[in-house]
Amino acid sequence: MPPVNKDPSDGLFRTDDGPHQIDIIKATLVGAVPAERHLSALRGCFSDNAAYQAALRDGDRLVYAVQSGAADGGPGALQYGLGVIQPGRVGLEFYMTKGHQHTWRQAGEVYLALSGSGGIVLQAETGQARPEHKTDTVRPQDATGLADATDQARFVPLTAGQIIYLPGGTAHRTVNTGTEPFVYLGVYPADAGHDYDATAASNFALAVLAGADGPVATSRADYLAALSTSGNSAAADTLGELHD
Ligand code: S6P
Ligand code: ZN
Repeated sequence: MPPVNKDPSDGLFRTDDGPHQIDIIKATLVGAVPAERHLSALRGCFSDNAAYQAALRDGDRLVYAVQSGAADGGPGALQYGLGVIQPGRVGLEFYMTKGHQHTWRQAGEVYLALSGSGGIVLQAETGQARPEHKTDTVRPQDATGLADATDQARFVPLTAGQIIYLPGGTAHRTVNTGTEPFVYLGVYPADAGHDYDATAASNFALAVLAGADGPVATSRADYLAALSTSGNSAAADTLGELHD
């Protein structure tokens, strides 16, 4: 086990003279303390409010945990987070992270999927989903270049071994679309910071839902409309019609 120096002031796991160790089987960063987010911390994220309230009554389940590591800082320093999202859904919507922009907007990030299956919702600052991105047919290699677009939101499916680069200015939310924990590593500038307010008010423009033929990323506005007209049980059918 590497030497551990846990700094309680910022929650970061630090070692200065040895490699950090991921336990692939347990999906943990050896020696680090996970920051856990349960359902109650994701208020306002899932669109099906009735399903969210029912899930809360059923128990405030763990949705995801992040273990973060860093070396000593200074200009140019990097840090990383090992994320583990549990499998599950609220209504049709898969378990996911809260999502954020980096406070320092120029800060990019590299994500590496380690196990399970899921994906990442990427969204430019304005948060508008273009019509052609209503359904998920996006290949990972199409996901670069978001920094040049001001009105894009995309869902990029990720499986173990896939790497995606997020240019600065890209809001990001990770989603588990599988039946096992989805494990990934994000590496980003230590000065990036997390701006959760940037996406909290309007939420992400795409919702990643369980469709009849597998996961589908759809316009959140369409999902909300389907929920309000048909309720949770029929929302999938309604969305299916929207996509026909
Ligand atoms: C940090 C990086 C990840 C997230 C993690 C949890 O820049 O993107 O480590 O912190 O996926 O997501 P969130 O939105 O709760 O920070
Ligand atoms: Zn980030």
